[in-house]
Amino acid sequence: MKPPRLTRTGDAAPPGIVHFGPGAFFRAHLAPYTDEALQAAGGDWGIVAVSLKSPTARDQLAPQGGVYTSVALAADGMAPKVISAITDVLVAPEDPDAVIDVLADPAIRIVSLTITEKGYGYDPATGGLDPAHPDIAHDLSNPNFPTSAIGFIVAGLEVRRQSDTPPFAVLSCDNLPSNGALTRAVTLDFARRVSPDIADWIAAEVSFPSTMVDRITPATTDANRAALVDLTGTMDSAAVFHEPFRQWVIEDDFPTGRPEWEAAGAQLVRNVEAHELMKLRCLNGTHSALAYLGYLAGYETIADTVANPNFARFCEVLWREEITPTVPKPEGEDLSAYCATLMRRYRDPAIRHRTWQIAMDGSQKLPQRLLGTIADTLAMGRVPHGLCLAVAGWMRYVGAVDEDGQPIDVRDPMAERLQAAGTVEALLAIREIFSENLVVQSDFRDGVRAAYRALERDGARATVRAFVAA
Ligand code: CS2
Repeated sequence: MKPPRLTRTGDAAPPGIVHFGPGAFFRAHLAPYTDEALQAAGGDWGIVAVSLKSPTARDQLAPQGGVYTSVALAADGMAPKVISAITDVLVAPEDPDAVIDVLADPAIRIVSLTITEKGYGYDPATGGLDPAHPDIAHDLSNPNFPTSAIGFIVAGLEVRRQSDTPPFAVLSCDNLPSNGALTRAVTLDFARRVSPDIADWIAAEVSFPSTMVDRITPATTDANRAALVDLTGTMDSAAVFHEPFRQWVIEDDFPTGRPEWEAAGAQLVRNVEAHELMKLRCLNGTHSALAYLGYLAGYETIADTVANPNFARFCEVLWREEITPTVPKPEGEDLSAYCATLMRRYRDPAIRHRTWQIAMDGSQKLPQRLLGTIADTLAMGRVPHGLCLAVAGWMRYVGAVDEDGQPIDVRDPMAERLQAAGTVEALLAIREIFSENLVVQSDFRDGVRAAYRALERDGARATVRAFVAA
């Protein structure tokens, strides 16, 4: 007999948030925090989720009335929690006007984003908008029929401006440095190209708080879903499975209000930058390093990779010698304790986070995860050989052939260009990834070249072993 489907019981909170990008991370992070804030303190903070591309999230959530289970995976079993904060799910390409209408609704006071790095149409070389990004280019030519989050936000704000409705706050929850300021820069750049009036209004009126978000959330598998049916007796197509740990640091700048997220343990602070830098460099930086080198070494998950003592030691050397010296200590944090906790999280055997998943979109991730740290270490007069090895690992990975001669399914908006590049020199010449200031430094180039040669000659396992033995 088929198990019954999870359904909503009780009323949904009236909506106050529109969220772009209702994937697994949002369902494991912002939505549970908001759900708990609603339960603790109430408020009209239901979430209208908007998919920008595929109908998958809607097809999973709508038959369940928007409710789903957020499951913390622990060594001793699963801890499920039903989340009811999502009140509706829209699929933007099916009805863009419906999205603009909800963005224009005065009840909406926050628009949040988990659209991944490539969703911002950001050009790291200029620090502004990339007008050649396909969705951005489309939206600049058709500002009333947007396809991108930035296009929708500007279209929604324009309706609010014309109807004298106060703006919503725009809350980026992606792993980008100074994500609030970055979102503001691309939004203003986009708006300026549409009309100076809307750009001036946004500059004067709209707040873009920065955030640091953290919870390891591997892609959901059929085995996860089946285990949940065994535990609860109900079928949930929209369930997400994640580590027990979570952290959210938010710049407290919401002129028209916000849920009481602190009731759920979020940290509302004046300045998030130091927390973001710590997380991006210590967690995401080593995640990417372990993903490329671990994949090449034949490991399926991060936990498998750090179960090899040489890779665990490699990661610890990166933290101690190359990463934390570049990270100012955020208030209330202890960097070595933070990294020790990270290693415990990586080792967690209940979390099967695939190296292949983290390896995706490297062209969008490398600058803020690895290259900024490399530049800062070089400026201190030292050569970060471990991080150069990580970059060389990425270069081998995007070559799309593994150490056994098998093809690698490289997922990256620049995948074709990266594979066609073919050499270290050609990859270093890609200015969207490697800044001029970095590649002119011969210590960096030599470090990457030497590491790449070692990977070609000896493979990832032996190269990492030799690195930690040196
Ligand atoms: C990971 C992140 O996939 C990736 O690139 O590094 O998703 C990471 O798991 C989260 O940022 C953890 O908070």
